[in-house]
Amino acid sequence: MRIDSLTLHHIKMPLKSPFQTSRWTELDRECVLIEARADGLTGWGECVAGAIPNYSYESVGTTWHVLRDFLVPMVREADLADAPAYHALVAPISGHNMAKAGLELAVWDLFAQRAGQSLQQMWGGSGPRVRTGVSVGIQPTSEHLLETVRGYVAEGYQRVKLKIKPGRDVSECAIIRQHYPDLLLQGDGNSVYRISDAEHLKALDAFDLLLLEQPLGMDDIVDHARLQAQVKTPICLDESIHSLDHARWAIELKACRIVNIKPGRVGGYWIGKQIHDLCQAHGLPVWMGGMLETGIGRAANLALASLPNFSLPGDISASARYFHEDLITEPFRLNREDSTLTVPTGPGLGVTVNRALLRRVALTSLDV
Ligand code: OSB
Ligand code: MG
Repeated sequence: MRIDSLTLHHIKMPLKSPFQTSRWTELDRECVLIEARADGLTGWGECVAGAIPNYSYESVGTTWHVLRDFLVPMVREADLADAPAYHALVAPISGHNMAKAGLELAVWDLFAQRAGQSLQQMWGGSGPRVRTGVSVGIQPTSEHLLETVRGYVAEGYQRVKLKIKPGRDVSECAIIRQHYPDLLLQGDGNSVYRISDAEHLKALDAFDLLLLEQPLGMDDIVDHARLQAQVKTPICLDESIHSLDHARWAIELKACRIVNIKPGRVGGYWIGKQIHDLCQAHGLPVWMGGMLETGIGRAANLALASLPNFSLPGDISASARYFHEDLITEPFRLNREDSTLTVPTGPGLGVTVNRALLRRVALTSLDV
């Protein structure tokens, strides 16, 4: 397949409410979307990097630069045999996984549409629905937190992830557990703790958490292994897993018992699938992480999350969790009876971009 032309869109959509982690706060969903045209079809991709390099070193600025100046020219020169061939093509570029993954998704969307298949079919997923949960940011007070969790539980979410940080982690897990003894509950430290906090983190074992996500450094595997040996709660790595090799190292070193898969973080959906397979072979469950995606990334995440070893509920909430209006014409709604989202079945992503809204939220659109 030869890609005829591409457009990069730098968009900014307000979040319904601020999203706060242990280390930063997001007020908007700012990111780069990729629109790629080939054979009369249009494919879409989403780069998950936000305005500021907080979660990782990538940002809107770096993804724009790497896409415009390197990845897009490479793809425009190439005649791709299939979507996986994209990875060999971009292999000369080091790092910049979110930029790579955004363009990869547009390529997958095109190939899937051409084959008349959904992404779920292309990736070997199955089933109409995927179990999901909600990620709850740090709130001004514990009372606000309890109210927020109450609201999501009332909406039908059966799994809640709390963003945690030192000073309020134990008390907030205790309050939520006390009010919701049976709720599927987990915590995410976003790399704010150190191995010297191991004694402190042991206190979280009392709350029957599904997992404790990325408590330690964003590139660390070694200290997480030391921590996992000391705590009962399963450690789940997010930030530290950037590739299939990182997943293998984490498994070999027993740094975690669960892996969070974010296709953007690992350089694409195809690599996310390989990490899924590796974890499955070693008996580690995985789940789909989230990066406040618009409906484009959300649709693709649902398709991959329908693979069998995604056995824990993902951070794939309904569109209304984050946005007053999502970028797609059919926003994702929670199936309240089973806390699931329905996987799109149409060709490719299976969603339609709302062009009028895109024009409103695009700060810059560039034909490349
Ligand atoms: O650490 O999982 C994370 C959002 C942005 C950056 C990092 C993370 C998150 C979330 C939200 O927890 C997940 C979502 O609902 O999209
Ligand atoms: Mg996380």
